[in-house]
Amino acid sequence: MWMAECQMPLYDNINMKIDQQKITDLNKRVETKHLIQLDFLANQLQNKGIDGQDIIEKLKDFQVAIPSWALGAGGTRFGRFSFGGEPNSLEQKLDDIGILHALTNSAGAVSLHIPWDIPEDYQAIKEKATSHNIIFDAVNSNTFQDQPNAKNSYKFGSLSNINKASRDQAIQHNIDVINIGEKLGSKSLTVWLADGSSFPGQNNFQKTLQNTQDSLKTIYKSLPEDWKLFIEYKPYEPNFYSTVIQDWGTSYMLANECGEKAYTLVDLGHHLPNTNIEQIVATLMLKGKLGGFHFNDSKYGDDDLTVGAIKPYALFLIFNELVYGMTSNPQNPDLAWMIDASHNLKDPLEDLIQSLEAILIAYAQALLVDQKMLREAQEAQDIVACQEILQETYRMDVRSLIRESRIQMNAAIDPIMAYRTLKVRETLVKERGEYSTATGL
Ligand SMILES: [Mn+2]
Repeated sequence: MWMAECQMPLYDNINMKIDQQKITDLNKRVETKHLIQLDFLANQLQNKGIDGQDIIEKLKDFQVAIPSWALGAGGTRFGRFSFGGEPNSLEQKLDDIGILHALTNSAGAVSLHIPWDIPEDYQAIKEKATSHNIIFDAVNSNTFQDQPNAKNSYKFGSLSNINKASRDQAIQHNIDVINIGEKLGSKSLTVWLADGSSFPGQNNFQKTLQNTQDSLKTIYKSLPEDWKLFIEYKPYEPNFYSTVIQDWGTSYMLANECGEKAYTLVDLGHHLPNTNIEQIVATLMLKGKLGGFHFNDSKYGDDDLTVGAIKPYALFLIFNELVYGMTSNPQNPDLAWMIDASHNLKDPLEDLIQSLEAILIAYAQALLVDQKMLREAQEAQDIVACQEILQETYRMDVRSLIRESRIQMNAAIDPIMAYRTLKVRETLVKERGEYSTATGL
């Protein structure tokens, strides 16, 4: 019977939407097993005085932006292997995010990269996003590569460039990005700079930093009243000797120089090995200056791997600080969450589903940490108890809470299973072709 159903079109032709009824039917197949697991966990939580539905409500609300560049196959310096059925246009990228959101209920936002994704018809793009229940999150500027016909080059830097004409061009580009974002309803601009040097003596450290600060302050002046500026940092790559905005301290300093609408953005992959990222998160939230957060995972550097694929415990510890900050630091604004990963081997949509799952697991576990007990153990200087309290929830299987949150929002209990059973990739290949390449990549 299932095979017969699969002969039917999976999408309506206008909006490329997943048929809601098919998700419901798939959920029914695994519902019994799910309810047994949920019941078991809910009882465990009840014994701890926790109402599972409270956690489920928070999971339902948690939305992570999908960047418009993550929907096609990424590449390395050595090559790129296409995926088939990659989105050919911004409309198709929104359709892909719509698929993710329909399956997971956690991908209700898109983060656009300019100039890769400049809309041609703003009204049509907005309607397309609304039809998928997607909002426009932070817009990202790009001054790390030269655009065709650009008058000035960013080879030796953009906002920091010793050449004023290059700096001015980069400033204007960021202002253009703000204007594009405004037309779509975005409320924030993310600036990541590749600026730096690869050889000692190449740049004057103080001059490049001063230029960057002056340029950011000029951009900041063009920021609408209800917007935020996110300043991302990264220790190395593409430059290998120095990066102008190398760490959270430099970003924090620049954000303070700009003003109260400027914040630091933490990208998990932008740290030297073994950096204590949870402590950075705590420090910034205490100061009310953590604005954005980019998820990915890595073994060695900025590897852009699936969230939770390598260091799930570190992710949990980071979420523990994020949750603590979200409840204890009213001075810090709501965070802009985004997945910043590259998909070289896996189907990008499956990879993003796995990332969303890992994020929600770490979030749910962090929500379950007994903060009162932890504080008491800290006050008693009982280090053993502190570790026990943290690992008690880290080792808890919270996935039934996440599944239940999806059921309650008419999304899929098991999004990967649904994605495969509904043959989403096969359908996209059929419609867009085997050799389509995502725009911008
Ligand atoms: Mn990033």
